Amino acid sequence: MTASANAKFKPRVFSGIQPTNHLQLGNYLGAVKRFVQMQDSGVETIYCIVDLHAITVWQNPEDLRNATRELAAGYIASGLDPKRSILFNQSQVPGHAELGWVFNCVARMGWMNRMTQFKDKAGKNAENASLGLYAYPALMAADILLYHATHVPVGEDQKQHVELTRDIAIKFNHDFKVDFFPVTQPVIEGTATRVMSLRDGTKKMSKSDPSDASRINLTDDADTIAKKFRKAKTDPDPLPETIDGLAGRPEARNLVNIYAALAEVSAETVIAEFAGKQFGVFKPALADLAVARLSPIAEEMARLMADPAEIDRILGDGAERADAIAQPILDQTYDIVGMVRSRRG
Ligand code: AQP
Repeated sequence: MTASANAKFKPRVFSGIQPTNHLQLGNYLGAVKRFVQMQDSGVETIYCIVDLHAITVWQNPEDLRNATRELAAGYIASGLDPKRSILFNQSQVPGHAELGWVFNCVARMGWMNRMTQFKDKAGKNAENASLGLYAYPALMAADILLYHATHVPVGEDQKQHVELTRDIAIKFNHDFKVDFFPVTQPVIEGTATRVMSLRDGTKKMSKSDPSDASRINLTDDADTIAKKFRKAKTDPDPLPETIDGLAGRPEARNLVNIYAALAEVSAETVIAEFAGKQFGVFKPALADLAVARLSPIAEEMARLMADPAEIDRILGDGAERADAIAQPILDQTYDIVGMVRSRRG
């Protein structure tokens, strides 16, 4: 990690995931697995379950509570240590919503109008989308900057939102003539920064895709994983001799990238091993690898979910530690903006 423009800021990692539906393989490879690796980078790591973002689209309250606990279990089962990292759900630290409001007043309408995720999620019925869905990127900027985070590991789809976070930090610093917020760097690395749907190699794998066959959920059992890979869309050709041979073959490229990320090798290594092989050979090998990597996580998630009170305790503890960092930064923000803060206690 480089410090560059943020030399005065202590390196700090922040990232989050929405508690909607079940964690899918793209979330795991593009985000969670890398969050866990960053725990060992010697830098403070803060990971959030962004429940305030989740309600930008209607959520059944009981499902939301359950998804929040399941996501916490997913993080921990994947290797996130709540003692070494700070793990909490967003709504337990009020500074997120408060700084989010300040940033609603910094971000420009023109910037928000360019956000492709809003267009994708609101679809043709944008008039009926929630105001929260539109303002989502300003809240995401608040999530990151509330901790003066310098680095944000995310998948490719979140790059535009991290760029907006940088724009907000720069504009705030400029408007108030301060050097208060860092210009955060997105960290988008590895072979799985954009895992694609198993049904359509041009579409991102997503928790909210109506087709369950389009994704691998971390809660899927071995048979389901094998079946989904067996039925994954591919073309009739065998795997090519070189990586260049994947050009124009999005589904084949996707499966090769997934294999590479799970095996922790390069896509070139996967091609070297399976060059000229049919999908009838490659898909079962991929399924076996995925089951070997994901089954222990699913088992640990189920074990953790049997004790929801313990998960709640971990999240409450993480929220207190997060709040201890966030509150002084929020207080200073209010001072910079010109709010009178005279309340005692
Ligand atoms: N397909 C993907 N490949 C690589 N990374 C991905 N991420 C999501 N999908 C992929 C990364 O996972 C993190 C958390 O994402 P999120 O839940 O906050 O929102 P999202 O990006 O909108 O994820 P989903 O699965 O598509 O959720 P829904 O369907 O609920 O919107 C981010 O770092 C993201 O880049």
